Amino acid sequence: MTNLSDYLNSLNTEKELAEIIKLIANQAEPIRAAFIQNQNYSDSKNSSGEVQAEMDTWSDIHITDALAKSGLVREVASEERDEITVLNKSAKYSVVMDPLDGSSLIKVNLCVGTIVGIYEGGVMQAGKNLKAAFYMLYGPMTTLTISLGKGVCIFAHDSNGVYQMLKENVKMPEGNLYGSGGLKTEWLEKHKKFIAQIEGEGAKNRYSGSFVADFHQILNYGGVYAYPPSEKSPKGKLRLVFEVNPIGFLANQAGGAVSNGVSNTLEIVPEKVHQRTVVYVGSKGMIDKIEKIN
Ligand code: AFP
Repeated sequence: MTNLSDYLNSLNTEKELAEIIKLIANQAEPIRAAFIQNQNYSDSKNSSGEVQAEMDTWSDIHITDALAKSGLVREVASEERDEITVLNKSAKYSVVMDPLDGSSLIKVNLCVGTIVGIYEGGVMQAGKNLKAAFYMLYGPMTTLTISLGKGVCIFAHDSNGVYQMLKENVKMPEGNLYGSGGLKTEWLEKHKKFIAQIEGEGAKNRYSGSFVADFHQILNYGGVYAYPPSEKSPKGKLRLVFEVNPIGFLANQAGGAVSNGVSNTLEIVPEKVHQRTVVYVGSKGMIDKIEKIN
């Protein structure tokens, strides 16, 4: 069986880059353990009587501390922090992350995840420059879906805490699932036309409220995840740097595509770290369809 270390070695991954990937990947176990510690119970603060933390803040602090201690990372940009955090100015790589995506689903025990991107240099770069992108999914299994620009692989955490390869060279099929965020009553004409068109062609709605989980099923079955614009939020809801770029990079590496409805979001150089973007990510055919609608 190929494990994550074997895989990184097989790609001749630079030592620092491999170390950063493994370091973050290994935080899945403490994050999983922290879910139970940070639940609301009817008669106490939490199982240990400690002050409760929101899991997204907890994960952010936990991962950032680990990266700070390693000395391997120049900057961290996290969805949970207003500003970019500078860790070691002379380090080669920087990390972008959504430490706990889909956090509103924790209380109801649905699937959530950690999204990560790694750049050489600083974090304010176009997504196409990513050196690595991956996400951990805390579902029935803990999985790690990763690309270093040479295709996509999926690993699963085994009972010894080792990531073993589940699927190699993942290719996103031209499937028929879709999930769209936003209030239907606020969708703009272009998005309404797109959804009507794909539903007319047999697309089936599946949306959980966790981008990373919704994307994972699109990666495996094919289709499209969308967070469209509205009059109130012309750029939609999702963040370019922490969410859309790493996931878009993975989609692209699996033969899919990512777009803001007009063009490839991986080409956008961010102007602000918390910049939002409309997103359509999924099978190539789906992305071609939205880009063709005026
Ligand atoms: P949280 O991490 O704050 O729960 O946000 C999740 C998210 O950014 C993305 O993961 C979901 O797809 C999207 O927001 C859900 O948004 P809606 O609740 O508006 O559908």
